[in-house]
Amino acid sequence: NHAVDEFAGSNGPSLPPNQIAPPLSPVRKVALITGITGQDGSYLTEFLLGKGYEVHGLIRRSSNFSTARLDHLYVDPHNSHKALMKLHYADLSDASSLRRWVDSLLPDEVYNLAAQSHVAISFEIPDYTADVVATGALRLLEAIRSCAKKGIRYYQAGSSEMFGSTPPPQSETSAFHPRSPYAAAKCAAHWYTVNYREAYGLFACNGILFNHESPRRGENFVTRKITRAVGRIKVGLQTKLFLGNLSAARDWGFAGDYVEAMWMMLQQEEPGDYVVATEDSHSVEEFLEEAFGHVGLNWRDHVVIDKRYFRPSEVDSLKGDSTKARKVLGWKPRVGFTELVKMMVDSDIELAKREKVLVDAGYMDAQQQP
Ligand code: NDP
Ligand code: GDR
Repeated sequence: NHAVDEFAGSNGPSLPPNQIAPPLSPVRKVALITGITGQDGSYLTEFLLGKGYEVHGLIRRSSNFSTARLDHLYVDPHNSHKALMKLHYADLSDASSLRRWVDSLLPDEVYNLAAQSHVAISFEIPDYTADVVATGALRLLEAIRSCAKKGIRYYQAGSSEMFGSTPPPQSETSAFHPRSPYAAAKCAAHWYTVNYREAYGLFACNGILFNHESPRRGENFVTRKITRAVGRIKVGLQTKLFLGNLSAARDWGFAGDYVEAMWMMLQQEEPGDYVVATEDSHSVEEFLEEAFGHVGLNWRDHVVIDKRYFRPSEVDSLKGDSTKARKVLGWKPRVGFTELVKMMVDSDIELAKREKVLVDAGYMDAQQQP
């Protein structure tokens, strides 16, 4: 993979005893991110680079390149000593790889964002989901606990899905009642994190983040699936959009705002757990109204309900109470629902226009669904 520096973790050769060390560069904080190729990983990397961090990301082996969301940040480590983002192979299912990178990079902060993060798919692959989401977090916590460097700060990507059927508004004190293998695994990861804080004094925080979206959202989550379809329908590449339950309500925010809250948690004097949410909730149907309406289309002319997208057990209504994050961290969202939908639709209209050029030139089949 062209984007991976296989050797970036080594500390490099030590200086011969008679050589004077070069002047020290200003001390940079080192962050290690799992799930760096995902939506949040890419925004967090941008944010931390902007703060002057050296960012190391763990990526898993794939038969295709998986670094599209990071390409604009990439500097080839062979050509430049200025590369401040470095990628290394590891996997949340492989404890030895996690331990090796924690031990060799000695990070100041670790952000555990890696997950099989699709709720519906977790019903299809429950065992794998538990291994990566729950035991993966445990493996990483163990690697940090046993590292020679003390004081490493840990962020665990928790989810509003953990509240499941507990009615809104949901806060840090609301009961967890998970409704999917994904959510149950996230609950386990949450409690592992609390336990490592209590048992070993690790600076470990759980962010309980409500849904957050962006133009970089994975294309099989409902918001992006809708905005991709709006773009393609608008330029004539698609006519129908197949969806499941339209009545579920979610508290949707902008991913760029949410990664800032992750960082803020690790800058506090004491570790803690925080709900991060806009405190505004909308149904999937309202998202459809807003997205199709933005480009003058009526969603009812295009949406077809397909049973395959219903889940064995659903989370009906999520709306966060983020009072603690707002008071203690001083965090608040900058992007509201209408602006978020507009941002995603506008971006996907541009993408569809580029797709149309390829279709018209015969390089792509219009039926090829994204
Ligand atoms: P994405 O699905 O976009 O990204 C998931 C990341 O995890 C990808 O980089 C993926 O790599 C990586 N990954 C998956 N399996 C493994 C594995 N076995 N080993 C190493 N890496 C792996 O998720 P988001 O960015 O949206 O979310 C980030 C985190 O926050 C996730 O843990 C998610 O569950 C959680 N979360 C997300 C919310 C949201 O609304 N977005 C809300 C609350 C929590 P690859 O690119 O190779 O697939
Ligand atoms: P969610 O997001 O399950 O909340 O998990 P998703 O966008 O998948 O579903 C939201 C709601 O939309 C309904 N829905 C559909 N969903 C999908 N994916 N596809 C469809 O065709 C469709 N039709 C209706 C769903 O039933 C659901 O009610 C996301 C993920 O990012 C998790 O990792 C994260 O933890 C939570 O958000 C917070």
